[in-house]
Amino acid sequence: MLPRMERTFIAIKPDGVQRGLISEIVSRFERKGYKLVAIKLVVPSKQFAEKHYHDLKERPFFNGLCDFLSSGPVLAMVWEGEGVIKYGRKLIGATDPSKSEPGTIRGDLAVVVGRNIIHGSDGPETAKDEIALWFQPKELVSYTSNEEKWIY
Ligand code: RTP
Repeated sequence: MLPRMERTFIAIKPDGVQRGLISEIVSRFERKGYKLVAIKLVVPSKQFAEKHYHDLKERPFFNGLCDFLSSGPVLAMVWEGEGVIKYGRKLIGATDPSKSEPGTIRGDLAVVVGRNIIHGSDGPETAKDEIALWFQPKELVSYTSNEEKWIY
């Protein structure tokens, strides 16, 4: 991985998977020019969901949020690219889809905050922790794509 590259954890939550939005969401990251380096479909346990959202454990919606994340398949991914952590959040849009801009994933495809279809790491430390929580190192695939010389 080149030094200027970074990696972020992106997950399509159970609502996004059930609504058939996987290809739509994956294609937005692909078309932007980011590189997929890990992907798997998992049903997280409630305990695992609580680990993922540990920062939010004091919030009133924590229990419902963890029940929801563990209610069905989640598509867990790692995307690589220059500035992907911050710009990935831009592609995703504001947490509450009623405030997300049109053109963003949540702005275009979701309506309420409790069903906002996607998660993305909010900074370099979180990205590192979340990638380590969801993936084993051997599940991350390093490769050169032919397109890279046309993107960078
Ligand atoms: P995420 O972690 O899922 O990418 O979302 P985020 O950073 O944009 O938002 P965060 O504040 O970390 O909240 C995590 C998730 O909790 C749910 N939520 N529900 N008022 C509510 O009912 C409420 N507020 C937040 C959302 O699913 C949000 O994505």
